[in-house]
Amino acid sequence: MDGDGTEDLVTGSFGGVLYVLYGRDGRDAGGLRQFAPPVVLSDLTGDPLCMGMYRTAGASADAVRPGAKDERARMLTAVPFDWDGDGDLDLVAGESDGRIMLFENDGTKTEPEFLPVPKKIRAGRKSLWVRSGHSMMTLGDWTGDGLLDVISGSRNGAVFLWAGVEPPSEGTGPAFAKPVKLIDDHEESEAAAPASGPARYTQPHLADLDGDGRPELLVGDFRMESSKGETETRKAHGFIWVYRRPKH
Ligand SMILES: [Ca+2]
Ligand SMILES: [Ca+2]
Ligand SMILES: [Ca+2]
Ligand SMILES: [Ca+2]
Repeated sequence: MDGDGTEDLVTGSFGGVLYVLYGRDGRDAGGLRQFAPPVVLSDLTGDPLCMGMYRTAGASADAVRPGAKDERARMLTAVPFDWDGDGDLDLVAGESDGRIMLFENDGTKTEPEFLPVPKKIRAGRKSLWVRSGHSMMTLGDWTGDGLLDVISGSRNGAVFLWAGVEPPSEGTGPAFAKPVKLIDDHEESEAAAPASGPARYTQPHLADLDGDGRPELLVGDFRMESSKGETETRKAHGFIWVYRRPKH
């Protein structure tokens, strides 16, 4: 995030703020990268970055009610990406209501200053929004045409693709087609055995697992397993599902 050449970690949180863990030089005894303790990502006014009814696009920063914690969107998550191609990292953010919005970096590569009001991201005449809630995204080129795509999971498990149709140009983000459902939602299986696909709260990720130059789609999920003994116990667990892109 600070352009110093060491990789940093950005993470969301259940409570609705974003954290950054700045990478430190060197590695620990086990060869692992080291990070500084997490710090809350703030906007240029010093307030934590948040999404919610008082910080939706078009609202002025003055409309933010101080301490309006309950109106904040929960489960904020973000992917750092140079969205507008101006050389600094912006944040593409998702949250519990399912919106996918952009925190634009109005500072520099080494000193980010995020605008307090997130912007809508357009796909045709609509905004990127996962109707069932819980937009958790990954960015990459799933379709293989060289244009950036957005893939998001959802509360009910379905996974959506917004395929890129135009690259970013200076000051303007990429353009996207209407969403396509890549993976349907499935009935959640109460048993330990997986159902026929991901359960709820899906988190996608793109990685070339087999080294053929084409990304595979990894989808993490969340499910509850209950065992009925004298007292019913419920245990949370999840699977990672792997999908190959169909060859055309
Ligand atoms: Ca940028
Ligand atoms: Ca910028
Ligand atoms: Ca693409
Ligand atoms: Ca592959």
